[in-house]
Amino acid sequence: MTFPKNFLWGGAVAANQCEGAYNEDGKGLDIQDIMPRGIKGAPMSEPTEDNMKLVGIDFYHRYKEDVKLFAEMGFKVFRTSIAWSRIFPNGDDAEPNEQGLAFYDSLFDECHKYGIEPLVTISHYETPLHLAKKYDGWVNHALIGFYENYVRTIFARYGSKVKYWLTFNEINSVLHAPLMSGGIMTPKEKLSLQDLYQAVHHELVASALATKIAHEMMPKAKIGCMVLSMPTYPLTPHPDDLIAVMKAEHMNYFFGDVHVRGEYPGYIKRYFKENQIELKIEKEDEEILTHTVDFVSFSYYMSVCETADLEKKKKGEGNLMGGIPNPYLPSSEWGWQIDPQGIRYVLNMFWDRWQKPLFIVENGLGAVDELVEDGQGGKTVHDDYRISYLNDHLVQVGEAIEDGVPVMGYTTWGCIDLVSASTAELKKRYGFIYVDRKDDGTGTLARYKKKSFGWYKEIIASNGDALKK
Ligand code: BGP
Repeated sequence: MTFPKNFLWGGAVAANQCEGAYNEDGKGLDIQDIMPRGIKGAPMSEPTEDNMKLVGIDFYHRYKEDVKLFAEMGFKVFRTSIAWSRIFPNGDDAEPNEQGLAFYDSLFDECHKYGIEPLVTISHYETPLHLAKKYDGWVNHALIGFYENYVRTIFARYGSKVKYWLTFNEINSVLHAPLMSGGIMTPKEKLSLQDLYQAVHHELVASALATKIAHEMMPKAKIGCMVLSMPTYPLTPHPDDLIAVMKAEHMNYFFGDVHVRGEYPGYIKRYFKENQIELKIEKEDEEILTHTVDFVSFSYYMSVCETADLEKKKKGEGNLMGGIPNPYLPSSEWGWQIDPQGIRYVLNMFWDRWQKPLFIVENGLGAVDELVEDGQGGKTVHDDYRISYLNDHLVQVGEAIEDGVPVMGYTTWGCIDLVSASTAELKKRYGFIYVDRKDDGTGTLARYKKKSFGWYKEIIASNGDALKK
């Protein structure tokens, strides 16, 4: 396989899904602290004990042990997010919280100790709760200023330690999960399209502003957008289905198009017009949007089908986005369809469209794992299903590289078990490292290497040559 020499192999997590310590060292609450059921449930008025994220996998206290394990696998890069409310507990505070800043200093130093580059998501479903409650999150223009303060603070502090930045995790997911993704408290069914797209506009401007500021403050850094990719296939060859696919894909491409081209595309203007959406665009917004990203990063878990036939348009169980199941594909235990070729397809489509380097920052299999004796006095998980999932996807990444697509790197999602975003469970495990914690809150939090741990180590050491075609 022809993975480039400097290919960034690694793994990814998000602060809210692993750190725990939800109210320690001056951290304020964020929206995750009141979402014990993930996007599947209604928010609570305050944190409740059944919320797995309050403790997470206790990464906040155990990161040294975990980074050491990542280094043992040979990680070149480690993607995590900064929890905004550790830095600005309310989001609109005048001064940052020094203890929060010190934590990430120490985490990034720990990565560098082993030659691991941190890849930092600035906002990964972690809007400070106060901003959600007081301003209705990104619906309010004021959020741009608070985000700007936050990015200036973290760029100034970590500019010499972090080369790779992402502005918003899965920025397009706000259309489907307005609270989780956009900190919008107005319930989805009451949220008008006008307010939803106004929030989108504010996030796009904030993202371009972060890009502009990053280029000014850290000329050597690379900053990218991050989109949830979901290649959409026509359910039948009927031309109506193809047009339905085109429209569905436009709603996703729109976010990347603005980040890469620096302006709103025609098809979205038409959509706004036909849906009586009139964005309030400030004078400076158009100039800010022209500051375009250095690379495009994305998550890839599955593809979906689309049709114009309303009868058939029954909902599948997909990621945040739903979609119609593909009759040719198997599914995970959570109903996410498994389609390794989709990642080759998406890499080619994104490259053809944007001509920007691409970074796969999430891909992986959420599964129920069984911890068993390893025969040497320890414990392990025989996760051959995870190995074959990752192998098959990486083979297709190799194919895309052969197709001529510049791929910067690959970080598997949940390189260590963590709490799921969509359902807030721990039993949906993604890691190479098993964490002894169950959804009833029991467990020692001890770490165990799964079989996939050794497998990934070999893949990285061979720069992909050990993959099985
Ligand atoms: C993406 C999110 C991640 C992550 C992943 C897996 O949408 O960016 O935060 O959680 O999906 O989803 P889940 O945790 O629901 O299995």
